[in-house]
Amino acid sequence: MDYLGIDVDVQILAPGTHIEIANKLGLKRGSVPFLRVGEIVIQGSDAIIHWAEQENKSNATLGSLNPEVIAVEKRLDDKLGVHIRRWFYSEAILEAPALVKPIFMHGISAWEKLKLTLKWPIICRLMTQGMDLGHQQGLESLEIIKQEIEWLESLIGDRNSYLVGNTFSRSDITAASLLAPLVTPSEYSCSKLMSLPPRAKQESEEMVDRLFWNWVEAQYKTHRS
Ligand SMILES: N[C@@H](CCC(=O)N[C@@H](CS)C(=O)NCC(=O)O)C(=O)O
Repeated sequence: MDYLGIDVDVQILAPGTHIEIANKLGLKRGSVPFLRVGEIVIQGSDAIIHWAEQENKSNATLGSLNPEVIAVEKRLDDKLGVHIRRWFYSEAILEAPALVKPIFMHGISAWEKLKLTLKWPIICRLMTQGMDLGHQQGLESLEIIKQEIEWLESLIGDRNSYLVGNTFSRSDITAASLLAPLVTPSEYSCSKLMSLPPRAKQESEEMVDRLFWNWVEAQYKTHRS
């Protein structure tokens, strides 16, 4: 939105409340993000970027018309997004939930914080079922993350530039933002809140010299500072 010069009022929704609000807006799933524009509700970051590119009055573009950009973004969403989430929560929710609570508490009202505290055991249970969390599942996801990072690094290549062609696109935003909780660049809005549980931290420390790590930091520095 910032890149395309579109103003948005970002509201952080507490887990649980996000489903109530989504239902009120007529959505079948609670999944965030969703964007309300007058009477219209657009759900999912991919659909939101499509909408934003059509609304866009500036000369900026995020490559929505390039099928290669969309294909790279889809693979990132389906693999890296899903498995980074399952890997992180498999350890964090099941073994170190105290690390997750401050992230969910961030930016919500005192009333929502109280509701979240009361509902915390239910939320952990629903997340465990909904995302299929578990020790073995976490290990499986880590293997997939490692394979997908190899693929990502083959796209970044020796030129260390953008994923598709020579211009910044929605595929770069997707890769950088999905990896931001791991890399925690200082320009990432949650970098101070994010804290990895012990095994994930150890894995991440072994990745700091990787090409993808530097690339994510560079994307944030160039486009978010
Ligand atoms: N690729 C989708 C992923 C959306 C997604 O999975 N959102 C998760 C948070 S990471 C969510 O809202 N989960 C809670 C739920 O589905 O109720 C997007 O970027 O819009």
